[in-house]
Amino acid sequence: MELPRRARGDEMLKPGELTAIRRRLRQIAPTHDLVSVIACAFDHRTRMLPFIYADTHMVPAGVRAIGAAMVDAGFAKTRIVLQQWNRYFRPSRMQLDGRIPDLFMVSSMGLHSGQCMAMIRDARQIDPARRPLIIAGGPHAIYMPYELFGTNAADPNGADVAVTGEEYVLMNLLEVLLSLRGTGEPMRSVFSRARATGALDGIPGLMYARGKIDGAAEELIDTGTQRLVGDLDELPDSVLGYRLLEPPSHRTTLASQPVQADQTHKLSPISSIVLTFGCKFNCPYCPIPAYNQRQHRLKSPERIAEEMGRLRREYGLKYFFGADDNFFNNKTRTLAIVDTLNHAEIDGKPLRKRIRWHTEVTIHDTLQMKDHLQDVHDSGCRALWLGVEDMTATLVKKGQSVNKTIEAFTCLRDAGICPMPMMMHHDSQPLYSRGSNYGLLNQIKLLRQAGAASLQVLMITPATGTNLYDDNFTTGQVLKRVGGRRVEPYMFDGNYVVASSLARPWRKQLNLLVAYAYFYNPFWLSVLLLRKKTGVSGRAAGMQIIGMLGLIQTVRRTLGWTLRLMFGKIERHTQPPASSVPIRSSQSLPTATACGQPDGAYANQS
Ligand code: B12
Ligand code: SF4
Repeated sequence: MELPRRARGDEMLKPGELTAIRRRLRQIAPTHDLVSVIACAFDHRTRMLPFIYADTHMVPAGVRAIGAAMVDAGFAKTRIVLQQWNRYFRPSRMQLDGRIPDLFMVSSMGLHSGQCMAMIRDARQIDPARRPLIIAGGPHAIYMPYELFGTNAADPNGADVAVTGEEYVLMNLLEVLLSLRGTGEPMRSVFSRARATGALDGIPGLMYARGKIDGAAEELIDTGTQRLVGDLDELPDSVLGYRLLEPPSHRTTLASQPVQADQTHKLSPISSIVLTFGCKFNCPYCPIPAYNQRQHRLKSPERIAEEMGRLRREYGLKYFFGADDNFFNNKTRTLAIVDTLNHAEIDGKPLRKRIRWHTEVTIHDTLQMKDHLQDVHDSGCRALWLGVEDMTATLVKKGQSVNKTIEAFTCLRDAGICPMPMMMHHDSQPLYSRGSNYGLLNQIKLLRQAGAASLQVLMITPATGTNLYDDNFTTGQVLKRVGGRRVEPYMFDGNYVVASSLARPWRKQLNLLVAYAYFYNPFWLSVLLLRKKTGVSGRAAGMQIIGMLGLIQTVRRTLGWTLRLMFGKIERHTQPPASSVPIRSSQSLPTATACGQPDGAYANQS
């Protein structure tokens, strides 16, 4: 199911609402000396093509944004811990500023949810009287918040609350909790009182549990879909998040100091940066338009140039990756950003010469921009990732065709921008087709001829937050267990064939490997090195080296699964995942005085 749409006209926060809550929190922060740790869940078993470098060399923007919001609100005692860099971190052993934190927050994508739950379980080992309030957030909390709670009496460990939205929701939650907090009162105790009195029910974008204290959740309360911030200039300064990073280590505990500013670019040479959110298309397998309530959200060109300039100056960060869904979505706004980047200066020198930026766009909008691609290049852009999916548009039709894709790639290449295709393999696509462009290898050949510098081929996999998701399960496409091995969340990354209508889908798994081997190999590396050098061919040669190393890792990780698909017994799901306890809308709850009974127990015992 897609995320529910809010009533028309009520999708967004009022202009200035985020700025105002930031100001209000800053006023009350000095009386609440909060210490917080924000962990980013990461399952190292997902390390393979096509994300093998970006996954650990780009600090995720989500945890940085939450950290920045905390610092901006006046809670500077905050640390961000990335499991990417600190895989042995144990929340049960964390101390910051000599204290067990008041808040333990954890951010997770769906595929890292196994690690996310392991961290939550570990945090719940802390003595209940001193345990921090556990807040879960990020894409997994947005799409499947019910999975973050302990609903099983044998394993009742879960988050206290899931934030199913962005910065504003967290700030709204903090404002309500701090308004109820007695001097020095544990945040978990305040939370229990707030829950019992219904104080959380007016905060859209939360899910919390009801049940016995520290026991399994008996019921989940959903406060509804968040309101989104429309003007991204209202977001706290993202630069603040880089001050909070825990240095990489093999320790279970936290270091006394965060990563020093001058070391940041060595650990995270690429900086993800929020520029725009949303996309005008409506591909059935993609949750992005519904998440954004069909809105396009933007940061001003001036703020973008200023943020890039500050990140370059203060942290030495030179390479940026836009967290855009479709950066070219609105031509006028795109041109305004490009123009500003082309004229901005940093320390008296053109910014465009000191930064390189990259992001995601669509074929359709690239063609709309074809007369301006040179300007885009000149503003510092060197590579764009494009959702090619299946060039023949058999899988999905969003205005692309073989000719249009080739034209878009050629225009980009001629402008000195590397086109980076993102393809989707599916049941009906053969590895090779004679006399047509339908086959996977046929399409890769065309893309390479048109200048593709890298390759991403993922098997189409059910994505939460889409209308297709439930059908994939009820029609028996989603695999549950193969050769006795359970399909785990980390396998939903498109690299494992975990959904297919074919009786023996091992061929699909092999096709992915053959496709990568066809694109990344010593022969093509030599061709690129021997050919007349262009900016694009030099970068493509670099990608070949990363690709070949990544391919070794991909084979190592997925070959066993291929064999299971070949010889093992395949068991399939018949129902989509669902909460095992009832989920109730906060709108349907009786008033606090009428239902105070069960939650009263929490208040007394916390
Ligand atoms: C950049 C990106 C990547 C980069 C990530 C690199 C990095 N280290 O940052 C790369 C290219 C490696 C990548 C890979 C993949 N990605 Co990706 N990616 C994105 C993208 C485009 C931007 C992410 C971002 O920076 N967003 C900006 C930040 C500010 O937003 P955010 O992370 O959502 O955080 C906000 C809220 O979620 C919330 N929040 C976040 N954490 C927390 C924590 C707390 C406590 C609280 C209160 C709130 C909170 O507040 C934040 C501020 O608003 C998103 C789509 C999007 N537009 O968000 C997809 C997205 C995150 N990717 C997704 C997926 C599925 C993948 C892949 C599995 C590939 C695939 N099959 O599509 C792989 C996984 C690789 C791996 N091993 O982890 C999905 C995740 C869906 C899900 N349910 O988990 C997304 C959401 C796209 C989608 N389909 O909707 N991705
Ligand atoms: S074009 Fe891309 S971002 Fe837009 S709806 Fe389709 S898949 Fe999602």
